[in-house]
Amino acid sequence: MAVRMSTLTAEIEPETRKPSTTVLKSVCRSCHGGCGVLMHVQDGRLVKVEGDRDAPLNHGRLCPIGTITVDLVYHPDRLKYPLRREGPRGSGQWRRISWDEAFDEIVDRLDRIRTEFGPEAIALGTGTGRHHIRWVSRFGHALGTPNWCEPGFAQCFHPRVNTCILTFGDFPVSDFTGGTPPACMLFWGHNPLNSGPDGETRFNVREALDHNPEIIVVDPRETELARRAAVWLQLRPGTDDALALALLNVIIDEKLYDAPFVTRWTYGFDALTEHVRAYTPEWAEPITWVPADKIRAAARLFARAKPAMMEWGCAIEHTPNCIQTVRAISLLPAITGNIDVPGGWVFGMHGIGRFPSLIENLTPEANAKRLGADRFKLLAGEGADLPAAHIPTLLQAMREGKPYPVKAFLVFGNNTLTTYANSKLVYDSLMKLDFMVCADLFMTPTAELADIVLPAALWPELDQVAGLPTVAANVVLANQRAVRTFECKSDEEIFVELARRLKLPCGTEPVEAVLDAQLKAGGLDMTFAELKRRGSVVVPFKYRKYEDGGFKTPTGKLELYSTRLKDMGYAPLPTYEEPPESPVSRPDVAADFPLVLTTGARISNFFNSEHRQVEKLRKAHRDPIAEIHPDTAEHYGIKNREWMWIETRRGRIKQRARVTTGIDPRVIAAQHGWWFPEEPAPDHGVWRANANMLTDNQPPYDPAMGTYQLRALLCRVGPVPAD
Ligand SMILES: Nc1nc2c(c(=O)[nH]1)N[C@H]1C(S)=C(S)[C@@H](COP(=O)(O)OP(=O)(O)OC[C@H]3O[C@@H](n4cnc5c(=O)[nH]c(N)nc54)[C@H](O)[C@@H]3O)O[C@H]1N2
Ligand SMILES: Nc1nc2c(c(=O)[nH]1)N[C@H]1C(S)=C(S)[C@@H](COP(=O)(O)OP(=O)(O)OC[C@H]3O[C@@H](n4cnc5c(=O)[nH]c(N)nc54)[C@H](O)[C@@H]3O)O[C@H]1N2
Ligand code: SF4
Ligand SMILES: [Mo]
Repeated sequence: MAVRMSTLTAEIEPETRKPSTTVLKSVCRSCHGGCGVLMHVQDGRLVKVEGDRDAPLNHGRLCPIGTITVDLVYHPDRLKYPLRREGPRGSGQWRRISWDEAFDEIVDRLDRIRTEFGPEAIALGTGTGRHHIRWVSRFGHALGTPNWCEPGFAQCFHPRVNTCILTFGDFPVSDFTGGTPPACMLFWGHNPLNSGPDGETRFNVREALDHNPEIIVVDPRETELARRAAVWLQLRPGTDDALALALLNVIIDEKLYDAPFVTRWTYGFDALTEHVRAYTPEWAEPITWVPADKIRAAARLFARAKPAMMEWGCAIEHTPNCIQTVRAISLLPAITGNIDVPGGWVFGMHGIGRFPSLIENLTPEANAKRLGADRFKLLAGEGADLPAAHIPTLLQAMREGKPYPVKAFLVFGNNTLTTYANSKLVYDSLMKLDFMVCADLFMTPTAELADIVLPAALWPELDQVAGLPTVAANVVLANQRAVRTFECKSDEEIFVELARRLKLPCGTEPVEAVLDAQLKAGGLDMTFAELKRRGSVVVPFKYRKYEDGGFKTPTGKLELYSTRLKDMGYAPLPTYEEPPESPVSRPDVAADFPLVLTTGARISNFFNSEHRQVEKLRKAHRDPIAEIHPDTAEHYGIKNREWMWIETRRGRIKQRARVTTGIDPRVIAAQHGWWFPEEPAPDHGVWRANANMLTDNQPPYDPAMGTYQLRALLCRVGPVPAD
């Protein structure tokens, strides 16, 4: 593949400023994004990290998290050495051990478990979008276990990826770097000004907004974007599917779609037309709480503005009708002629090749044993881009030994007690394990439950490649090691060492050999060493790639009617389902828990459960905050900035009230990810304010993806007495 070296990312040799200062180009990996950075190293110590003005995705800017990188690297509470548990599981007593002792014990325990129960009794866990996420599944596949998982897989991003691969044959992202500003931007359950990068970077979004596009926002909360929007659709949480169907209804009924594109390039338009006929705005209004005239206004605006971008987020993936919701929303840019056009929704250039996941090392029998594979084909089976285990089924296997026992859990970068739904049940499951390993940057409440804790390296301490936006990989950046701290090792190095010591048939190559192979597979004619020197590569862009051979779907067309979903036994046209715990579906529960709860809107200063120990970030955001309308607050005697309790059928927590008219009186929005590193071990306050004490991981699940309920649940609230 021909590559253009971005003029913005001209090569710089490590530059010498002071006699002992070296400046290295790299990429921040503290979130899903790819902000280019310059790392200043003095006498083996990282002294400064600044935004790289030549970097293609951030042009020198950094978010609050990026700016505190040095504080994070040298934080006094970083895990520094491997630790071994001394007392009973979860008692918080630890002894320092050497890496050799740690590896020996892990190898010995894993060998015994795989001999006695089979490799599938060993499960692996990781966190979202990490540099090493694919290495976790790679190690699992080399070990012969199909059971690896990540709390976002069924709930975040992958429902969008897997669904789009079925519909479009590829994953579309907004065209922020092509130079054509959008005339309209639709933000659906996504607030990228806070959440930073997912398929984009927040800085790209700001740049696009500078061109004053028409803005449409679908969000139950009045965000900064909602305040700027021409149309803000303030829906009832969890009713996105109904709203999207009504928008499709208007666009088709009023013939606002792009007829030439639809005729030439889509499959199933007549079936879709027939299917959405009943889903009028008047049908949707009582379900979604959005007035019918606003739905019409949004549909007309989105369909008429050209080009239009859509930015969507994880809010649409936190309910059990996740796949159909994603499908319905994805068809809006599809029928309005915004696919793979400048300033629209484009397919990526795939500058890095497929990661060598080693899944071919699993026999068909081993693949079939993946927990959830028999039911959730888009998560764990044939419809998944990279199959992963179903978390509630995995936890059940830990607790009850059914359908077979899971005895060991190796966690590489996930604070399981805070980010999986239903934290109490998660705790009960982990306490049943025979063996648990946790590799992390800090001693989290989850790591406190392990047998062995390993000190992981942070991104300035390791080598990796990043292709961004995720999946599309139009820009390829090198993440390079600047320093080493204490005895920390990168997750990648740990996997290679474990694979060698376990004498696995594959997965034993050095990290750099895998990075080289990935660059080669993407068609970039360079090694990792060369990419490090250059910092980043921008792959030249092409539009309307489907004109050259069609869409990569079974029909060669954009499948409004999904033949593959049909073949797998799922609905081929998008459907609406009432959330399972709502005032409509469960009036009996609503009698005691009358308010609708949403959780997890992102905070600029923290990434999921992270960064609470960094004082520079924490001082601006000391406590967890829940949003509540003034009328509701008054009704329940809750005062602004004071503590309120929030309770569901699963549990009760406390957060501080933010009383705001920017939320519907019937809705409460709680933050997620909270624990208190400053509070005593082993709990570190994890039971007090953690939103996942409230959420549910019991059925029903999305039939294709196994998605559980993180939002759109029923709750009640009250004031916490001052003492
Ligand atoms: N700083 C920072 N950046 C992050 C993260 C972080 O924790 N901190 N997390 C990362 C992760 S894992 C992800 S997935 C992304 C997530 O980032 P986003 O996709 O932006 O997700 P959220 O911020 O959780 O929610 C976005 C908006 O959805 C709204 N919302 C809530 N419920 C509903 C609903 O039922 N329907 C609709 N339409 N909207 C709803 C919320 O009010 C919120 O404003 O951000 C990533 N980036
Ligand atoms: N209620 C509710 N729950 C949610 C969500 C919500 O909106 N509401 N969002 C969901 C979503 S979208 C997602 S993606 C998940 C996110 O869930 P996760 O991505 O699993 O996030 P965390 O649990 O915060 O785990 C990250 C852990 O990794 C550690 N870490 C950071 N870097 C490294 C590294 O390089 N190596 C290692 N070994 N460790 C590292 C951090 O210290 C931290 O303890 O949460 C989900 N949970
Ligand atoms: S937006 Fe993400 S990649 Fe950019 S500086 Fe912040 S944490 Fe780092
Ligand atoms: Mo996520």
